[in-house]
Amino acid sequence: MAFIPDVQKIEFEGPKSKNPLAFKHYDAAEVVDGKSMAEHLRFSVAYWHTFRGDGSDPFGPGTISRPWDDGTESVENAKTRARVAFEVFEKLGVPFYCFHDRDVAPEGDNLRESNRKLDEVVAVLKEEQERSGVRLLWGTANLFSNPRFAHGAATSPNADVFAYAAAQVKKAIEVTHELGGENYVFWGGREGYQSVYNTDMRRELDHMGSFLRMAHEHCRNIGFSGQLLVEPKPREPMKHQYDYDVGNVIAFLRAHDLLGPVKLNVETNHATLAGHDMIHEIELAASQDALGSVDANVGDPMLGWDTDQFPTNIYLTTQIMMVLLRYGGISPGGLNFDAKVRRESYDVIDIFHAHIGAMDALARGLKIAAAIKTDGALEKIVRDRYSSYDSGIGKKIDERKTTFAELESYMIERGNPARSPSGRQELLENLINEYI
Ligand code: XUL
Ligand code: CO
Repeated sequence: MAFIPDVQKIEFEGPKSKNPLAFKHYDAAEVVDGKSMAEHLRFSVAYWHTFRGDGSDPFGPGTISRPWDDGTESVENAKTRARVAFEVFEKLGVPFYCFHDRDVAPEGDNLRESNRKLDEVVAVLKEEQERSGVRLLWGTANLFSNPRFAHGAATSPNADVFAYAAAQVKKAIEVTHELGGENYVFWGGREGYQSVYNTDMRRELDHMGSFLRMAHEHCRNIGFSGQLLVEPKPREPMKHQYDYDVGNVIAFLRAHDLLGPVKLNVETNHATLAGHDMIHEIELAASQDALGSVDANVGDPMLGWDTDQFPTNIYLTTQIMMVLLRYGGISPGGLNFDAKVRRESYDVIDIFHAHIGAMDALARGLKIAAAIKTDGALEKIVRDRYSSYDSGIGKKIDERKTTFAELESYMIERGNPARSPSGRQELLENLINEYI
């Protein structure tokens, strides 16, 4: 039985199509730069926004009620919702989805009961995955909504809360493993502080490191070989979040000997909140072999909170795809739409428009980035810019085969450095525009 009979499977109709329920650019099978679009883009729907979002914002309650929801927190309702979710994934032709434990199943009165309810819904998810072929990109645990986590989870001043969070993550990892999840994500929901006056920062950071180490150990013990990913975010809900940005998380992982086994899930709107742009954050992560997956969304430059909108800006999607093409792709991660329809967009059809638009925008970004790559002009300018490191003293610097003493004699001999060629920024910006 179809829950959304008015919407059929979304098909690719090409750029000339005027059908709002068709792809204009995303053609899963089309080969671009040696791989199909489906393989490049690995799209994923975020269960929390698309199936639990009610349109509430900091100024008012929800505006969205879905026809399939009976308004209760029953396991039966959760199971129905799971079946609807798979109908949407299939109609969109999206190969992956992501969830928090508490998105898919209601919380019980205690941990044992919550685990039991989760298992019941996971059985349905598993059945639906097998039926449809849709896979789990990543699972995660919600360690931020329940009031027990008001002071944080792994960084809570209360050791019992730390223990509860560990038990919850243990279960969420096991469930992700059972569903064949390809990654597991840690977003430090309330891992941070509101006031330094009441905070023992050294202890909190230390606890956060232990928590991640134990999680990694548990994955090894149960044979879960999916990628572990930390998702940086600088603020919201806490005034300061410890996993501030990509640079900060890389340093944290290195300090705890976890960089490698643990990589990063980089989100556009979190980059912006940190005062960076997305291309900076993913370039930095990728350059350090630490880019694991992407939460593809965007904030509103005029609003001060994490609005999680669907990405439709072609410059943004081009920049993302330029980095992914240069570093060999995003797999086993993916492009997860951590994005929600607007508070005013309360119809079921809005879910489809939102995902179709974002998928098309990223498909266009992919095609543009591939054309820029094939052209090769940009790459050549970058290569030439660093060519002084390809031979002579530069090569020695690159290969770590020189010393300050040698560099001093070299420079005394030469007198002054050769003048560096122009950076050609304007030319490069024009070049990108030629392909947009
Ligand atoms: C919060 C956020 C989360 C994570 C998963 O800002 O992005 O939804 O992606 O916990
Ligand atoms: Co996210």
